[in-house]
Amino acid sequence: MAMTIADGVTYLPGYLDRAAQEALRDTLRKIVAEAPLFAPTMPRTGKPFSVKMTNCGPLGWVSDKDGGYRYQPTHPVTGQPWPAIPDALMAAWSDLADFDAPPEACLINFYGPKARMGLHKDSDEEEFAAPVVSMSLGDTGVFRVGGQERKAPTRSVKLSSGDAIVLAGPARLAYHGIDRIVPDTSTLLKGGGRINLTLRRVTEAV
Ligand code: MD6
Ligand code: FE
Repeated sequence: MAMTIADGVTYLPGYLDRAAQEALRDTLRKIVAEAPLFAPTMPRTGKPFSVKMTNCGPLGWVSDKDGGYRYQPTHPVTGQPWPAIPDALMAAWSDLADFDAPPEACLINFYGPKARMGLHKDSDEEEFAAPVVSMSLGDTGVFRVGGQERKAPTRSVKLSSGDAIVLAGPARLAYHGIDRIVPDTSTLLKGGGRINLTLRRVTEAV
């Protein structure tokens, strides 16, 4: 059941059932074998993120000290094109995005028990008419979402394995982040941790 938790924020708890989560996990294993997780670093400071990342799709989001935040068609370490976005995620976009053009990037974030992600806006895309569609797998993450200004009030929602959340319209450029991971809350990933997948349209859809 879809719940609107703020203007433009749709939360769909249990969007993927256990079988779908297991199938997606197994597909992601193959993707990570081809496009290994890498440690992005902050622009200018070069400080590493606590989250490890990879991507699938024609474009992938990367960050490093000298080049900053950007999308590029190849993996920053292997130099190879990113693997394709799995069918199950393309289907989720069709179901949830309410946007005619397909997604071009799927950022895959992996969180260990101590990883977090500071409040940020997804603003490196050119197409803000398209939403960002997010799926969570594995341990629960405490997600915080606010408004378009950093000082706006925020609310938090626990994202469990299989949950989807969509940031659209007035929330497309809302600040959001992951305060913490709640360890040992899922049996999906051997060794624990959390995976978050965000589907984005990057270039303007004409
Ligand atoms: C995460 N999610 O759940 C981080 N961005 O690990 C995001 O940064 C995010 O969930 C845009 C839209 C939805 C999201
Ligand atoms: Fe984000």
